[in-house]
Amino acid sequence: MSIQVYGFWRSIASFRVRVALRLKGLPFEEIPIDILSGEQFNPGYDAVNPEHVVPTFIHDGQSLFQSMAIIEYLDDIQSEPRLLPRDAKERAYARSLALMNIADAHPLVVPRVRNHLAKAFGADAKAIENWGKHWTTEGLATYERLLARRAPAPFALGTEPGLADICIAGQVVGAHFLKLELGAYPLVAGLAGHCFKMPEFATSHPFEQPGYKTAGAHH
Ligand SMILES: N[C@@H](CCC(=O)N[C@@H](CS)C(=O)NCC(=O)O)C(=O)O
Repeated sequence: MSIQVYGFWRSIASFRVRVALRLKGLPFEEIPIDILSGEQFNPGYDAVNPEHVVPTFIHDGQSLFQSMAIIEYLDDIQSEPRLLPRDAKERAYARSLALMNIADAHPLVVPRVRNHLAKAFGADAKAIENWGKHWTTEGLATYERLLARRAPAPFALGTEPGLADICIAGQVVGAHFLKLELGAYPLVAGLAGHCFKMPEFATSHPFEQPGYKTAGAHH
């Protein structure tokens, strides 16, 4: 089976897919699309992904979009280790936790939103950074309140990491970009600590990608 992922070192959505592939033990090739310099809008990439975002996942020539759809597809083509539980209530809980990052918190801090704040509203770099800190902190606080209702053991749904943990770790990656302290979010920090002890998570972190280590380190 051949898997390619159009991604970017800094992309939290690409991080989610990298972790899922590594938890499944599936080899893949990552093709970088520099979303900070606007490569996502090149005609060549428009042909790959009409939404002009990463990741795009290609399996045996078939393109898939959206990290959550991709992660669910991975469970469908290779059932173990499972990233979503089989039990209906547990599956819904895993998706609920996942979407707080994927659908609610993360979309507010992507490049197209930050660029629009500057272009349409004249926001300067400091204002955009504060915007990012605000919504990233809101996401962390939401996860902390959720995890307080059902304690991680040590992962969100139990002893094995899955979709929910990938997304909570993604929220923490956002905090790393902005150098936010996690002291007020001990349950989130504890869960992320367990995740990043695992090579599948650690090697997928943006700061561990070749793109960060070369050109991207100043971003
Ligand atoms: N909901 C999508 C997120 C896609 C997305 O917004 N990706 C960001 C990077 S994390 C992107 O490519 N942004 C380009 C831009 O904002 O112009 C997913 O989970 O795959």
